[in-house]
Amino acid sequence: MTDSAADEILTDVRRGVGRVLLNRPKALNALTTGMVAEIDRVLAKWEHAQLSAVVLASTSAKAFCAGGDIRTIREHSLAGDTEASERFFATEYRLNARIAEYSVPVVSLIDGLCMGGGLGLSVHGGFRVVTERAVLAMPETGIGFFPDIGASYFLPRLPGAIGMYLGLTGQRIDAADALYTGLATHFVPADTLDTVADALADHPGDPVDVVLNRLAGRSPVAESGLAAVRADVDQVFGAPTLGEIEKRLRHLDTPWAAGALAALEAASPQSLEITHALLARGRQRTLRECLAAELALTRTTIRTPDFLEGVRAALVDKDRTPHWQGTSFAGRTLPA
Ligand code: QUE
Repeated sequence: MTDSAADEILTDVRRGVGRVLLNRPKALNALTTGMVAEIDRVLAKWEHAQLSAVVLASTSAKAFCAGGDIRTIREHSLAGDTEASERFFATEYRLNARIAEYSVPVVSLIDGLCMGGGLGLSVHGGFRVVTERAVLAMPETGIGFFPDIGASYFLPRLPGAIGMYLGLTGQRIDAADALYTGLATHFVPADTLDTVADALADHPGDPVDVVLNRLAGRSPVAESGLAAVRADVDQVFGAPTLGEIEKRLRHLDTPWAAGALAALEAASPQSLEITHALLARGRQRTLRECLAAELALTRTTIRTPDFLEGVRAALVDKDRTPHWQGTSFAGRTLPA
């Protein structure tokens, strides 16, 4: 039984608040099929349990969740077992939709790393709490994949062109940026995080928003770095094509533009093309339509040389030097 989550998902209910703890710390809580199936099963069971809130958190101070267990997906692809991968993505996306449609407030506590599938668990819920240690990213273009878990729904709905910027470059953002973009809703200091579930249980009649705001403490959240470059982000990543994005970045000649250009040059050209088209279309789609389109894309993407190579370079050999198929972003001939 390879799908058993064993003790990788811990759950309890105390005084009307359900808790789901991700407990695979050695893999930074990278999600397996068993883990997403178990969370989905527990949330389904709790739907009618008269809870006042459900809290999603991690047992690790390093990470909320680094993403899906993409190393195993690659192994399935190499072994020709695409059915196993299909089962993983279908189960994960079903969970994403369940969280979005859940009748009880879902509160995610994001302390440390939160990427890809970790954002899929948190962003679709109503409340995303970040600490000063939070680092968020959608880094999939760097491994030959694309922003999934409903990213084609939520990225285009971030302010301006921020979603296109984050999805194409994989740029990591901190707590201040997460609050600025709306990916996060509340700030709570890391040393106060353990009190969130109890505070929710203590005040079942108070709006969750009010309870979370009371825990924010006095520490002012720093200025958002993204806010400072927002005009450039919108001007560049609002461009209609990848070629035009590149052109505008070269024209800007600022440290931010150089960083964005370097990220695009390091990414899989195939992933950039898929991501740009997917996010543009996602604007007009419902979450369920986005998840269905993403699921269809996983079937082809996970067999491609760029995906196998990207995961190899990032997570298997860890040389961080992927050799992509086709021309690099920088090497592509620009339209006149
Ligand atoms: C893109 C990704 C992932 C990633 C890095 C990327 C991802 C993922 C992990 C990851 C990190 C540390 C671990 C682990 C997995 O990294 O999805 O098991 O220990 O899970 O650039 O999509």
